[in-house]
Amino acid sequence: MSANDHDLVIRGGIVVTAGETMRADIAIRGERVAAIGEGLGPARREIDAAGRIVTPGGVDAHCHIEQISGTGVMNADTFETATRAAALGGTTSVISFASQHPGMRLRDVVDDYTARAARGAIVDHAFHMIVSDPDEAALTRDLPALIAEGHRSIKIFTTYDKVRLGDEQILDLMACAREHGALVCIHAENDGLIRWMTRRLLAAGLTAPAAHALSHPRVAEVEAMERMIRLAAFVDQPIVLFHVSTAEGVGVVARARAAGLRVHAETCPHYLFMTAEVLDRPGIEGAKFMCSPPQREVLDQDALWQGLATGDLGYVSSDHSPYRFDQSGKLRAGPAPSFDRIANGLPGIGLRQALMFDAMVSKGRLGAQRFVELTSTAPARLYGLAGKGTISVGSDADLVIWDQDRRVTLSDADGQDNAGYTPFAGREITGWPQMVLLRGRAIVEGGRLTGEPGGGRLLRRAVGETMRPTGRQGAELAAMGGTPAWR
Ligand code: DUC
Ligand code: ZN
Ligand code: ZN
Repeated sequence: MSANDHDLVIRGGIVVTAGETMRADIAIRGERVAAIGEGLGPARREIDAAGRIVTPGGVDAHCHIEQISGTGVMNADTFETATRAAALGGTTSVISFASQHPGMRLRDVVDDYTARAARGAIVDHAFHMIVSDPDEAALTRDLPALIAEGHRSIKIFTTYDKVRLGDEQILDLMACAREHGALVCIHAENDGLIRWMTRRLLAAGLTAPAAHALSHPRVAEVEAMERMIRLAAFVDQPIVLFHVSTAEGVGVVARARAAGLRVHAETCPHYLFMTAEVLDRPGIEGAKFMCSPPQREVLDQDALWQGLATGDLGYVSSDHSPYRFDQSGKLRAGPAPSFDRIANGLPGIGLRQALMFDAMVSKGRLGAQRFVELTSTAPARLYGLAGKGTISVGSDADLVIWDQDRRVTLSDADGQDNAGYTPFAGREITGWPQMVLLRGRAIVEGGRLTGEPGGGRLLRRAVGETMRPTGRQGAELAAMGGTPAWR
């Protein structure tokens, strides 16, 4: 074998995939893994990874980047700043959002986000299409074309004024996704219950961030999840329930899956590692931790871990949604606004991998292979990101070499994004990404960014098994011939 056969060999690492752990060299040619084994090479460049854990690059399937939120606030990151944080944190693919607000044409929205990401993104990327106006043109023209172009997931909200849909619109979108081959991802919380509780809390003078948790009762999540599952079952459309936060929510998902429904679900580090106590800080400080749904209780954390163990919760995303702790973001409505006027969302794209590595690999909860499965392999498979989320011959050479012994006490600077703080500050973790490769090129070396804005690629997705309906629609719908399904 000549030295020119391989561009790069990563030598002697502990290579971890979702299926196995082995000591091996990884040879890379061009953008792909060319061989895995012992004594590979030589190559143009060799990296000594002896004793280091090597995993696939992280896949963050739910992050808000350079996006106007459902309440109308632009978040703090650009594609460049968010994907810089992603890269430094060991994430090489992100799925963020192309967010339609009423009055916007969906095609224009997707084109706009695609162009901004093409200029700024340092890692590979795809979009979930947030649809807030499923009119005739969107359902019959734009969505079929955009889905066929590889934007194979639609995101809908059951709450938030600018983007909330009613049941009839949701049914239209589910039928459209079923016909053309896309997943429907859902922020499921009961809007009326949240509004009703908010009114009562404010009337009672409970205005501090701690009241945010009370304003999003557990049953708001449970009711909306149950309703979405039933609508999806009636239409026979696979769905993904975003950011499950409660034990009851895990139970709802588990029962649906046991009944054979195509229901997928995720959770996020802030539900696994925080409880609602974080909101109860002096003054307005709790605003830094406000997200929806809110953090819950220790018993919920246990149930979420249990859901990850059983697979009912299929992956972990960051739900990165950064707002600065100043008048541009969290404190837009003034220095001490009531909880209902504070932007919801936490930064987390840069720390998701290190937090999960610490819990699962360093502290041993579920182990290294499940870490890879939940943060990389499973989201890549679910969303149809071909070549991503694994290390195998022919896969994209998206790799992370970990310094598994490095101990870090997280501080605000470690978030690496543009939020200016991290809600995980003060937490001690072990394990940190040392080198990150995107399609065979180093985008992080020695903990420093070497990737460039525009170096990330748009990932167009093919229709696949995870989007396939069961073939059984609700009896009344079936009796009138049903609605079409992609083949
Ligand atoms: N809630 C959302 O629905 N999205 C982003 C952040 C948040 O808190
Ligand atoms: Zn959400
Ligand atoms: Zn979100």
